[in-house]
Amino acid sequence: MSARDLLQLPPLRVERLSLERSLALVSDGHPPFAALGYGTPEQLPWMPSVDARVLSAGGAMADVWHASEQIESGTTGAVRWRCDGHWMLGAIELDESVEKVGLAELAHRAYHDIFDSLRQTGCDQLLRLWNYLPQINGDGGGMERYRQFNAGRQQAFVEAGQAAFDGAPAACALGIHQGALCIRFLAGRRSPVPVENPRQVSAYRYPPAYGPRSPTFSRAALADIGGGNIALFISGTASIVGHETVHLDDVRAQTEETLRNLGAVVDAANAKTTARFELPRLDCVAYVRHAADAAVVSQVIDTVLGAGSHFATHAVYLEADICRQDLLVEIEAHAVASGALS
Ligand code: 3EB
Repeated sequence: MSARDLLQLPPLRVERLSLERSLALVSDGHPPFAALGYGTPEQLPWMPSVDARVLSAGGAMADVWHASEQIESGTTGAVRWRCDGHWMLGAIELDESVEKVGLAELAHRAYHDIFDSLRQTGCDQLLRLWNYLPQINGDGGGMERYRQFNAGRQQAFVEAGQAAFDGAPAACALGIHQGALCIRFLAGRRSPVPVENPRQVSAYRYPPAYGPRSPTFSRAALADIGGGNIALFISGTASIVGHETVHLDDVRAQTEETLRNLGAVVDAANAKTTARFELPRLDCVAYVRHAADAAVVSQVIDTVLGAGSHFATHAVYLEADICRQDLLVEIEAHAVASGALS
């Protein structure tokens, strides 16, 4: 192996598959690197799932990540991780009724353990996080539970010396009806390039009206995933302009605004890489507060991006609560394109 090969990043690859096709990848008992399941069985250690109802016709789906062959699995505190030495996918579930602490302290513990796991594996650069909070809009004793989560999360970032403002990782935060706080994350060894949306105030700069500690995420992140490819991770995106929710009680207009925001994030991302990302080509997950709204969201996507677009045909719809009571829909997405970071 030449010095140049040694310096090369072992590539990371992702594909969105039905549950059946992702299970068929297990050969001789060896699963692929890792997957994020939607409506998939709970007991697969390589495929952490989300306890939210799948509304799309394709049923259970998974985003399956492929890394190199040598995969180690382990635990750090409450984090279960799989790592090939260059890429790590981790998952944590913490139950308030078991831990006997409130959501702020629970989030703080979860993130404390996540940062420990990054140090332990050496994959210390967070690329993307997925947060699922039980009863996200519920009252947590005078403060909404999402705001409590934000307080514990930001504190853990600051204590660990991790970027809590500019340079924060891409993320989403959704509400599930019951169960544990579930966080999934992807990390690597090279820091991603953060991307903001010029139509929105950075979430880490939201005014205090949205809670004493701001949410910790960038609107998107670009990561060199080896093999000449760049991954774009777009955080949960909703009908927010500036810092305000727009189009109250109108799921159609909220979806249109969300797509405008996604388009703006894609443009901002393209300015930071030679790779070319296009909105209609993203793999998205659409979260709807009310299951009956999924049909409207999908109609808007068909109208704006084309019913035959990759975005429309590969979309996964999940029933979940959104972090602000007045938001009816949130869409997150990822894509891979060839190029380099600039
Ligand atoms: C927003 O733009 C909508 O707290 O990690 C989107 C993505 C949202 C991530 C998070 C929250 C988070 O503020 C909500």
